[in-house]
Amino acid sequence: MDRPTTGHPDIGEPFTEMDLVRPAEEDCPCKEGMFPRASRRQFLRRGGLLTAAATLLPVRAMAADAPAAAAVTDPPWSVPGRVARSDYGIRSPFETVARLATPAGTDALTPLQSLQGIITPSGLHFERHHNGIPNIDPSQHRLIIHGMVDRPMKYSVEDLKRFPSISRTLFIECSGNSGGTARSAAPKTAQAAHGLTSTSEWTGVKLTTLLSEVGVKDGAAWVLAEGSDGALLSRSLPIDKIMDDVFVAYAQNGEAVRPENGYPIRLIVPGWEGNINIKWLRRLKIGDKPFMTREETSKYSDLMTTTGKARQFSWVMEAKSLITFPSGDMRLPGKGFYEITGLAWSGRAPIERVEVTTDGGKTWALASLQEPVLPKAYVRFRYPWHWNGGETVIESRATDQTGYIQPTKAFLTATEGVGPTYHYNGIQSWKISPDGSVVNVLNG
Ligand SMILES: Nc1nc2c(c(=O)[nH]1)N[C@H]1C(S)=C(S)[C@@H](COP(=O)(O)O)O[C@H]1N2
Ligand SMILES: [Mo]
Repeated sequence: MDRPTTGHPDIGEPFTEMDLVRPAEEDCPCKEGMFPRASRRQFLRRGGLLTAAATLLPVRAMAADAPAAAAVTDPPWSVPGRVARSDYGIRSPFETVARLATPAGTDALTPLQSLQGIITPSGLHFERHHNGIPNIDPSQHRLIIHGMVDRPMKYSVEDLKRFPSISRTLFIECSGNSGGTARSAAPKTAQAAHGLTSTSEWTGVKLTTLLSEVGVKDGAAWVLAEGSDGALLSRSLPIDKIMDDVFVAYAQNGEAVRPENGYPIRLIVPGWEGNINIKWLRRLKIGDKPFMTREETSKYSDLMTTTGKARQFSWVMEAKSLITFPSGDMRLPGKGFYEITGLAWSGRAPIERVEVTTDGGKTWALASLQEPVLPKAYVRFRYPWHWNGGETVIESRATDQTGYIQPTKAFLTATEGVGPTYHYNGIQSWKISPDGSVVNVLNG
């Protein structure tokens, strides 16, 4: 590198004091209505500095003499009131990142390639609804707990908020995520291929707290959870999981749960497939056997075409990762330094390590894991890379603390066949071409 004092000489442009030269008035682009004429004339009068000749200002003058400094570059935005303040807050009009709705409108995918850190903003959390989004009046909503209990109870949302609560940062992933699509290279972006997952900080009441209120009878082993949406979606959970870490959430990222994510209350089942995280929760029934609902019999069981048998109650989402930058449909501006980054998660145990290959799987190197490394939440990984401008394939591979290693597509296809569209966690490959374009490819 020609300038050894910096590690990243290919990023940015050098600044020189000549950049502060005020353009001659006839060259100023702001003449064509970019800058209000009145203000501009005001600046000229006040500063008294502007002559037909260019003027050189020292950097410090920008702070010391704000109006003059504004006149130097004539930015059209340095006037008050161009963005109205609001009580709730809106993002910059220049930001256009959005969820991607599927044609049927039953799902909307999170733009994983645009996220920073590990939290998914609530407005970008993925959505999966089996029969629309109900508009629930929280003052009318009740959670009923009954079945094999000593004291059947119903709780309002306000009642629930009075119990001792917890907050946890947790991923949710639809078990159908990546399944129908990642076996082919058809989806172009990380969002289109893998966007049925998000991470939020959820706040609510542990089920151990609620079940000690109602008193669980001897022999109780399963709990039915039911939503009050048009689908009345319901699932059975073993009581061991319930007693471990399941909770009823009323808040998401510091405010009420969003309507599309289960307002006013939803079940949070850390690390388990999205479907069992019942939204718009209205009923918990305690029993001694699974309730065998539609969602755990005809759906959400995984047919292995290799054996002709189906897995049932395959709840846990196994370790998975993907590179989000660079990723499909992006274009690298040229060879040089890039920080490869992405997300890793496991429903079983905290992420132990993430490895990255930048040569299509010939060699792997450890990525750094950004703190905090939380169980059952996204972990942000980072890997410094110097792209030499040649064609290559990049991938990431996560391992969790149980020792489970994220498999390849080829391994999953050989062991499960192409039947199961649920629980697909194969390694994602992105090909980078000499022109910098990044595309989704199958690589083994
Ligand atoms: N009541 C109810 N709960 C539900 C669903 C639903 O349609 N109705 N969809 C499930 C599915 S399949 C998933 S993947 C998650 C999605 O949660 P999200 O929409 O908040 O991302 O909610 C689950 N809980
Ligand atoms: Mo799902």
